[in-house]
Amino acid sequence: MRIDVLTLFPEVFEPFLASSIVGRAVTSGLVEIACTNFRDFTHDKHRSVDDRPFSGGPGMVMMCGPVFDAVEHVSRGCEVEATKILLTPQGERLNQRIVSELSRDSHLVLLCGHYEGFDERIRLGLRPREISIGDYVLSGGEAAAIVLVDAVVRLLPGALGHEDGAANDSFSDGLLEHPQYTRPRTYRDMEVPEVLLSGNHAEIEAWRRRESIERTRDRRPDLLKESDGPNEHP
Ligand code: 6GU
Repeated sequence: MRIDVLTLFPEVFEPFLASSIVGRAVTSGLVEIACTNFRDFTHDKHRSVDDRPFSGGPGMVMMCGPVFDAVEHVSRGCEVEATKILLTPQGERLNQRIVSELSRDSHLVLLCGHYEGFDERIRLGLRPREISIGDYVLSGGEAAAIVLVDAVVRLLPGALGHEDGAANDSFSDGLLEHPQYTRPRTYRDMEVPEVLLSGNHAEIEAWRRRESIERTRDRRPDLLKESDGPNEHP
């Protein structure tokens, strides 16, 4: 997979792209990630990427020129059309289903906006998929792009370094994950549940499923209602 991140703040991504699961996926060649600065595609001596809105109003608007040129630059020479994603609080709210869809694409181009938003002709001309990471306002799309890259890259086959991959994650089956324990068996008078020490895999599986369902009912009953597959949670 290739991911191009278009942003005014490429330096924000450096430590993230070099660390942990994403860093290892990059090093091992599972994904190639490049950051491109819109400011390298400006046409005036001030290197402007934004301007005041027509007919007034507060704030500044991202201009068409640098955005179209940057997208065309990173798309040049690619046979398959990239999936263009505009990070915006006005987009569809990101969830694991969307992440999973995106993880099957070969080229993602992420557009991170700033200021009051993008000139509407960027939407009309590029027809990007618009994605939000939740119902709150960030000062720019960078933090949202980091969230999206992390969630997508860890689904690439081989990224997690163990066979099961993401199969057991919260949300992968529409449920939150069951509790986990590691050594020691007793810590400050708190014991690891006996069943997990039993070695009985069928019982352990049944316990985990019950815990998953109970945890989802307690914390996120909306997930049980929303279940959009043939899922049954007895
Ligand atoms: Cl993608 N961008 C901004 N600026 N704010 C957000 C967001 C994105 N998602 C939630 N809030």
